[in-house]
Amino acid sequence: MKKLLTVVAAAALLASCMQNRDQILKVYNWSDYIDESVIPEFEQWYEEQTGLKIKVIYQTFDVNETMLSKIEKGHEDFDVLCPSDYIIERMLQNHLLLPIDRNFGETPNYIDENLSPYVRDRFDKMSGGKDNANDYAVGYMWGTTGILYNAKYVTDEEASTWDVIRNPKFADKIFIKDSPRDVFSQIIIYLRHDDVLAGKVTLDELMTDSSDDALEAVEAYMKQVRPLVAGWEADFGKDQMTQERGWVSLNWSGDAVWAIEEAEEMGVDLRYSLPKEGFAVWFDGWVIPKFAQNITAAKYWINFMSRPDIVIRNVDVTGYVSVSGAPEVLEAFIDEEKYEPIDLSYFFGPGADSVCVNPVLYPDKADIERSTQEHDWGDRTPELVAMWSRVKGENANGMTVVVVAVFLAALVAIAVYTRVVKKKKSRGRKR
Ligand code: SPD
Repeated sequence: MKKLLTVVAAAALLASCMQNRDQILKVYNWSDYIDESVIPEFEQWYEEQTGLKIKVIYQTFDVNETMLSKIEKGHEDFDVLCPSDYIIERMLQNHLLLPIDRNFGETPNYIDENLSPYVRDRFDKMSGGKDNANDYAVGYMWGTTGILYNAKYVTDEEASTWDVIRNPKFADKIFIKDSPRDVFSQIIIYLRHDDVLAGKVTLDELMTDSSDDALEAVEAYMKQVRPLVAGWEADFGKDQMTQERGWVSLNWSGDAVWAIEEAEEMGVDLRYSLPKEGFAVWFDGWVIPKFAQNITAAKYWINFMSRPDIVIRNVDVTGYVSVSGAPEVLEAFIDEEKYEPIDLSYFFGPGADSVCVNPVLYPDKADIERSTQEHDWGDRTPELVAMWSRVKGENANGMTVVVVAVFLAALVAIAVYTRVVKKKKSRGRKR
């Protein structure tokens, strides 16, 4: 899929050289995060709604930080991006975003018609300085961070705690998201569990604790985990799990939904847990960066992505769950034969307090009550990034030392061998 998107992007880029910039929309989104067939449909719909032609150039990234640096440092002219909550906060605080105008003329405003009150409230609580995140960002998908595990090797009990990633039984079968913020959040929740129970600190307070103590504690913990890790991944972990190369994966709910469904077809029993210590809920949202060149098409893109039929297709293909609280979206995911009733009233309203929906896709209200949300760390962010590279870097350093040692040993062996051969030859000539 990535290759295809790259080819499409390259072709579009070429075509763009011959087009006006106002006929181009540059979208920068996470990989594996859309039903590709909606892209040409948007082009057609946009022309129907506005009478204007548009060509979408669609590019993808694996982690927030790659995307952010293209905007912050590179000032690239993407028209619409999809950062996570804490990056939206950062971009707002650094005045990198434009407000999203909701005037669509005759076209319905799907954004505000359908947005779940739960998501609106979470965006209200983002710290964007004096700006409200709801004016600058429109939710796309949301979810949880949890443990995806193979029930053949890992018990439900073992997977009910974050500490499963430090269990030596699963050495070399553990995949961890290469997302420092997400890993940090879950591990600090695990490490401070007793303090949370004792009322000394709340989960929300832990999300803004960027102190040296917190960083050191997570670093020490992750260094114990590191020798057990088979891979740090941004999107290949789900495949590793379906193919049973991994048994435990610290992962996002959308990857888990996708992997569980794929695995089911192969007779592999994958499950997803939200550990008892608590966990973070995350939100990814569309924003228009200040370097955007086609603001009109960008806002129409965001509106189109909020249209219920498009929402349902994107959820179906990616496994991730939309921020849309539209009744037809809920209807599309009800399956009374497969799932037990859960309470989704917090998301879809009072009528949804007992609906048979996949709880990995939409967490039950009781689970949401054990959750928190990540926030920007401002100028402490580099400390987190440095900690993360020390955690992962030791792997590479260890390997580098081995490779260099083997290489040097080989050089010495060749030199000794050459000398011995030369000596033998010269002795032979003397005789
Ligand atoms: N493959 C698309 C994954 C997008 C998931 N976003 C999660 C962000 C958590 N901070």
